[in-house]
This record gives sequence, C-alpha cells and structure tokens, in this order.
Amino acid sequence: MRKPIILITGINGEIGHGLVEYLSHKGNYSIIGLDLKPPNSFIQKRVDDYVVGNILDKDLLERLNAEFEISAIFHLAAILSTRAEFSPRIAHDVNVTGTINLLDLAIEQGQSLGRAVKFFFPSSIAVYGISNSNLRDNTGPVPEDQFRYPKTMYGCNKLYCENIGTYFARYYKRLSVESSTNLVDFRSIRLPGLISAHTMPSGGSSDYAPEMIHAAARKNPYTCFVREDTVMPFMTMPDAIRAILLLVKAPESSLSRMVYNITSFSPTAGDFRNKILSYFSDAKITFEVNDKRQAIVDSWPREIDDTSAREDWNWKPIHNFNSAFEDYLIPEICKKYGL
Ligand code: AKB
Repeated sequence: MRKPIILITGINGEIGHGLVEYLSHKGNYSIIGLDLKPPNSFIQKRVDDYVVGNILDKDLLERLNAEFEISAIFHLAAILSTRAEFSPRIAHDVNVTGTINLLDLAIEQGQSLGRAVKFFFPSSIAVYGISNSNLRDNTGPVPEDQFRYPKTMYGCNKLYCENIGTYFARYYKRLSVESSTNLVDFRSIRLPGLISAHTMPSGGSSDYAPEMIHAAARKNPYTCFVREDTVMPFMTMPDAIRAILLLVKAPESSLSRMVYNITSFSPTAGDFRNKILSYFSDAKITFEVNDKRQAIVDSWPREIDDTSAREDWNWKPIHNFNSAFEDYLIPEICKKYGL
C-alpha cells in the first residue's frame, strides 16, 4: 500500500514555510517536503517526512512516485527574478524543466489513482511586461490576459509554465489512443510581492519591502535598491496562503480559468519607509537605485485586476496597507525579534 500524502516542493522557501504552518494546524494531511537542503526545525516538526534532493533528479521523482499516493502537489520550488538574471540557463532548468518533471509525476499519479491530482503552481506578476513607462503609469489595474510580454527569465519561465500546466490538464497526449486528459487539476495564482513577518525572501526584485521592514526591526540600516516613488503590488504572506488554499479547495465548476490574479495594496517604496518610521522612528532607510533591478520592477504593472478571483472563489484580502502593519507585521516582527 502506498502512503497518501501531499507533496510540497521548495518547502524551505517563504511560501513553503507559511503553507506548512497552516496545513499542519489543520492536522488532516500527511505532508512530504522536498528541497535541496534539510528543512529547519520549524518545518521538520510540521511535516510527516522530508526528502533532500533536486526536482531535476528524475530517479528521485520516480522513487516518490513508487512510494507515495500523491493527492496534491504544491510545486513551490523556483529561482526568483533577480537571481534568475544572473544564471538564466539554470533558472530555465529549475523553473521550467523542474515544473515539467513535477507535472509528469502528477500525470503518473493520476493514471494510477484514476483521478486528477491537484497541482498548485505559484505564478507571478513577473509574467507581465510593460516597457513604456508612460503606458505603465496610465494603465489601470491589469487583468490576466493583457501585457503578457515578460522582460525577465523568471517571468518567461512562469508564463510558459502557466501554459504548459494548462496543456497537461486539458490536452496532454490528446491524439494518443488512450486519453490522458483530466489527470492533473492545474490551478495557479499570479502572486504579487509577498511580505512575511517570519521569513525573508531571497533572489527576488520585490525583496526591498520585506528587507526594509526586517532591517528596521533589527536596528540595521537599509539601502533600498529602487526609487522612492516605485510602485508595485504587494500582499502579506497570510493573505497569500489563504488565497492558495481558497483556490485549491474551490469546486472545479466555479472556476472560469486556471490562472488567476490576486492583489492587496500597491504602495510606493517611500510609503513603506514612512510607515516603518512611524513604528521604528530611528530606522535608517536610504535610497540608492540599482538601475537594472529598478528596470525589472518598472516592467511590472503598478496595479493588478483580481476581479475573476473575487467572483469565482470569493477572494478578498484581509490586510490593506495599514492593517498589514498594524495587525500582522509589527506585532509578529516584534515577537520574532523580542522587541
Ligand atoms: C520576485 O521578486 O521575483 C518575486 C515575484 C514578484 O514573483 N517576489
């Protein structure tokens, strides 16, 4: 008998951390984590087991296929936008080939279980690309199907994987004698920049917001790498985790698409600084623009239209910019750093 489980790849990352915290509270799921390094004790305590390995290792995935009955895959492993620009080829391998390997695993599981395996894929606002700043400044909230001309390797990888996931779910091997459609229940959210009180991102272009907040709490000076007037969409980690679970649990009949936008607030980098100063008045936050990272953020929309998610699965963020700080970031960060 194979053991029924949920598989989470990239479990050591920020979203993995938040997801495990939530799912383990529920207690109904056996969770197996997969990552390149052993998870920290917080995660180890909350999973049933973990596997140290690479999503590009097909033998490893074959062993998982043989050992477990996988009812859902949360495929979180990825190389983010800034890091991917330094090693585009490696990013492509991890972000694209790694995702196809996991989709293959889902298909094999679907075939042996005789039902679709849920597959959650975190996409990103990096799938958008608006190179004309005038257009960017004068375009309202951007819906799912506009401006999909990514300017980063990471954005290209995410956009392709949205499409390939849809293909695996709807059209996989459509001309074969034995049909392989409906073996993967692919669902994806384009996430904005995320801010967690408990973990720090690494390798992203939206990292300036969480870095600024955590640096202030640790009494470290922070030099922000984008202009003070930079605007992009952000969200708290608890809202992102809630959205992922709302989408994964939504009845298929209520979904009008496989890939959804979600958003909460779009402050400037200067708004972040001012808000942080209102809590940590001696914080030292300065701006020294890295033109290349600035250009990445400037290619993303200022605001996102998430009407479909609101209509189809009742998505609504709990936190706005003010309550994100007041009710979540400041109390949790103060606890974390013993303030
Ligand atoms: C990044 O900055 O690369 C990510 C993202 C917006 O997907 N946080």
